[in-house]
Amino acid sequence: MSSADKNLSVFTTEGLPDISAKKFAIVVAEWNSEVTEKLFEGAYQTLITYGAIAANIVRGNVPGSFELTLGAQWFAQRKDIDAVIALGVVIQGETKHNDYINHAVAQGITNVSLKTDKPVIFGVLTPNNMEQALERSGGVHGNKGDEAAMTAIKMLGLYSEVARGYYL
Ligand code: DLZ
Repeated sequence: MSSADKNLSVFTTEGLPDISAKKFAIVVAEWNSEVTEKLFEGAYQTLITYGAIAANIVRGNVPGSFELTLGAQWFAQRKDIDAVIALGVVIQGETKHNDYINHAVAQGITNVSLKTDKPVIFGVLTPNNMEQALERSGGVHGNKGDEAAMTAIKMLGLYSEVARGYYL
């Protein structure tokens, strides 16, 4: 199902881990800030709703989505941070920049995640226009910020299950 048909805030919440002692970093791109602020709100509220402590959520801003990778790496390298959520919006078609930025950030975030062995979540919207962006940041298609936060929580749950030998 494409994200156009899907509400980004619909996810199963069974068996979520206790995240009250987990520390999260949310990295937010300032480009298209009217949308990225909504993504941040969604991510932050989802973490709080499912048990994170406000004092355990830190935020860092970067100028644009292209900088999300390095910003995420600086946080992910910190020993006290358990998961990083990278939030941005790259509008397709406004400029050829979008192809370069999207690929670079997707690859970069993957690399940071593997290098630091921590969940580093790709919460970047790549809509065709601003209307679609707004629909996916608290509009009719939900909020990708919620989805990104839930992805971080679920990955922390999987990590602790694997580490405890749950799948032996
Ligand atoms: C330059 C640029 C363009 C054209 N479009 C976007 C965008 O849609 N979304 C976004 O987050 N950032 C954009 N940027 C800025 C780049 O991400 C980056 O900040 C600059 O190229 C400087 O490295």
